[in-house]
Amino acid sequence: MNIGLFDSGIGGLSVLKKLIETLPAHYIYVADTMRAPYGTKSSETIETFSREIIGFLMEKKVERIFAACNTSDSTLSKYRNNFRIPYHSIIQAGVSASKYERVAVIGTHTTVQSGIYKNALEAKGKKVMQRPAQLFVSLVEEGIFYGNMVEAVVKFYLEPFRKFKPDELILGCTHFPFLKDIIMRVMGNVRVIDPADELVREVSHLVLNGRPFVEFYVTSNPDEFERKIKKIGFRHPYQIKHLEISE
Ligand code: DGN
Repeated sequence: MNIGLFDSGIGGLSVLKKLIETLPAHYIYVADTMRAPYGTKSSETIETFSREIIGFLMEKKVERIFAACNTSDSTLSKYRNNFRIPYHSIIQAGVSASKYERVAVIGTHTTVQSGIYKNALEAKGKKVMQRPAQLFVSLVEEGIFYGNMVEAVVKFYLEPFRKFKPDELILGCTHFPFLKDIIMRVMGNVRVIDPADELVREVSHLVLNGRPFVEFYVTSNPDEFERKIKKIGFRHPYQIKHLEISE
């Protein structure tokens, strides 16, 4: 089975790493590095990019799509049920994973501004506080996961949640799980949710015995992308190709 995933960069690898263990298959992962970051662009722009990438994945005959980018997913909610193949929403997974009443959400500017997490969680009777934490994306793309600087940036973004006293924090951007250790330390006694865990749970009933392989399509420099995936220790067999796309 061919499975499609997409993100603006390496964030989606936090999803892919977990999925591929449960569903060994042939993955086609599009990293739109040329037009990254997504999180600071308008919803209309991201929707256009996302639909274009989904079109490409459909041409590649994927049988399932996982939105491994919350920012893209936030612009696609109106189409979710109209795809010809199963479409797995990372945002819906994050909302389903929430168990407690007071929920903090961090994401990109575009995701937070869309209000998609907030509205869905409030509709379930929860109290929600959300904040963008855009700089986390840059740290992760630079391969900076630990150290005093990361700790200072994480504290800067998460400190305002202290008064709100959340029970849970949703990592509403797929780049953020790479900083999970420090985020957990800074948040203390708060349940930290990586929506990818719920996404994997959703498909754990599927039985696939394929050979895990990833075909990466990168819209800018493939060597740079390879350097990054090596840095995060991605260890499944893969091939990286350049995908020509207009700006
Ligand atoms: N990883 C993306 C997300 O989950 O929203 C966003 C990355 C970005 O381009 N800012």
